[in-house]
Amino acid sequence: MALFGSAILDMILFCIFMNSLLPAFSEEYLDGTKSLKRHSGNGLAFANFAVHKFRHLNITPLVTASVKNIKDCGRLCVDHSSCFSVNFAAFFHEEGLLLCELLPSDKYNNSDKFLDSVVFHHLSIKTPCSSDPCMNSGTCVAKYEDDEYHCACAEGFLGKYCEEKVRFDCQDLKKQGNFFEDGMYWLDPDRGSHSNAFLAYCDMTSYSGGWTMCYTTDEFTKPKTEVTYNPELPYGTDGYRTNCNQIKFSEIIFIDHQTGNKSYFTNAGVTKIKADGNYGNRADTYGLWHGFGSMNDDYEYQLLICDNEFYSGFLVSGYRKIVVSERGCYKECSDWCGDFTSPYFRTAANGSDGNGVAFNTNGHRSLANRLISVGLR
Ligand SMILES: [Ca+2]
Repeated sequence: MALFGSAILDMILFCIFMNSLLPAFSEEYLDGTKSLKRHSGNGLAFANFAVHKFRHLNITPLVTASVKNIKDCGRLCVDHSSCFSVNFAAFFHEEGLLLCELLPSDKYNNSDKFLDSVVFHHLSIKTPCSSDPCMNSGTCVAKYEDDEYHCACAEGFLGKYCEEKVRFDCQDLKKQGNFFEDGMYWLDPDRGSHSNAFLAYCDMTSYSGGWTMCYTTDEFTKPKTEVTYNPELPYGTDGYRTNCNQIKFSEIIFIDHQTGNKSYFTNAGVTKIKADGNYGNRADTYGLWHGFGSMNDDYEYQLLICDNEFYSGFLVSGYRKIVVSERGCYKECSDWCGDFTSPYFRTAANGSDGNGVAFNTNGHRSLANRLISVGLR
């Protein structure tokens, strides 16, 4: 056995050119920009290979051949439509030839099988994947003949380079540390595939933070169906929306942008709820809520999650006075119990007794528009 010539192995890249119009192969070394062009029957074919000494990709070969030299091994790969890399023997066998394995995949898609070897070297085709563009354990999928790639991201990441971490919701972000600031984050509350992940504004400061902010409006809103964030309507401006339907929550916050006042309500129950599947329930579905911040301490509160013609959105209002005994009534989205006294937190309804926006004032009447935001955690 003879050690394969080190002169070739010391080259980082070499190219193999073939032209079927010529009686013999022409071969050149170059630093080309294209990585691969297959033999199409009547033109140029080449591959731009990188050599990895004493490494091999431990996957089942398409074909194992015996060849005279490394270039013949590369040529066989270029000519095989399913070949994307090769292993070739570091040492000649008894007949004076080298084993050449044509492989159906590459080291990027099989990084756990790209191993040290005492008998093989490996040839990979030069691609943008060579610069390891995919972050956070993403897999680079090379599109060799286009000199392009895409990153197949590991669970929990997305983005062209898998640079964006995906959280379930803003509370999940909060649990990961106190160093996250207010701003837009990628969320995927139903987990699994991130194809339905979306951007939402996380309020990381109000009352310890972790609020997924659902909408900002000064009038009507439809959080069940208005679920797409528009960068031209950022959080805090009329028209901000994101998808809160799958956000699990036991607390809800209302922020009055006119005054800066904030109010939040906590469910006495322990089970978190989400809007999806709960639109239109009567308020006793969730029991009583306790308020904090800018609200009337005399009351216990109730929640509605609505999507009907009269009212759409989250609505918190008083249930009954705690101090002065007063018969409580759980509201429905289209029946507010004739409650003309307790504080409401709501956006605009369709009707003369629900115009405008209520923030800590009785809302069973027409009010002026005012800019508020609603968030969940
Ligand atoms: Ca998902």
